[in-house]
Amino acid sequence: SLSKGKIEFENVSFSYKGAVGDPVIKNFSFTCLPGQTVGIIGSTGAGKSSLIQLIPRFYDVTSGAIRVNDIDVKDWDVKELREKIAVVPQKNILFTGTVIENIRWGKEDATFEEIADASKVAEAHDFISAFPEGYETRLGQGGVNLSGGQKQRVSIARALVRKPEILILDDCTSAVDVATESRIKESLKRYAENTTCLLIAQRISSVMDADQIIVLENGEMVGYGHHEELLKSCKVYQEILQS
Ligand code: DCP
Repeated sequence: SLSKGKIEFENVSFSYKGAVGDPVIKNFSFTCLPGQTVGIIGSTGAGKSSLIQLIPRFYDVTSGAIRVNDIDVKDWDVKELREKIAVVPQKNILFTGTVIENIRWGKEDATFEEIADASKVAEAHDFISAFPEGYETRLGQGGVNLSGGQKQRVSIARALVRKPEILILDDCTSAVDVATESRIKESLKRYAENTTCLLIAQRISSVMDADQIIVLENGEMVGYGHHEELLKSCKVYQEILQS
């Protein structure tokens, strides 16, 4: 349908339970159209992770509404909602087990071909294949210890194999070098052509070719537009570029 992968925030405010002081998200409104890639940038503590966690209802809005595919997330069956959305969290959550078990997690019926395809897009296939036991290599205790960047790439492959309608990457390429990150983004364009992507990042280079970029500061949207527009008009964006 035409609304597949559409996300709308309407006057969303959010405070963590029991927290005092200003809300973490303040009166945030935004529409992300199906298939768009939207970058979210802002300094540490700006509220980026909090914002995206409201979409799969890891937390609920304090006021306002979020709609996915034109339906209020509060009216979705939570399990169905979460099946549409893959979040690659900032801190990866790989477990002790083989590489293939880790990538297949959440999509138990994935074929080897699907797993290898997702891993290629995530730039993980080559280093996995170079292990003597390949995809059967055990991770963690008694097995191989991956580097931070390799763990992030396996986590991305895990999200991709689920073929979500909405893919949320929460600063999950911070330990991946810029050239590899750029190849992942290029491959993603083809692999996830109709997928709505939210891309949280610290570096401007990670979001500069997104369809739209949101600049978040203290829980508020202080800039919105393309890279070129923000360079001209958004002071916070210019500061992030120079930092
Ligand atoms: N916060 C909180 N309780 C949590 C998580 C966060 O009170 N369980 C607070 C800490 C910050 C604010 O919410 O003041 C926003 O935190 P986020 O993690 O959402 O901010 P960012 O994702 O923008 O920060 P970073 O880039 O460091 O991940």
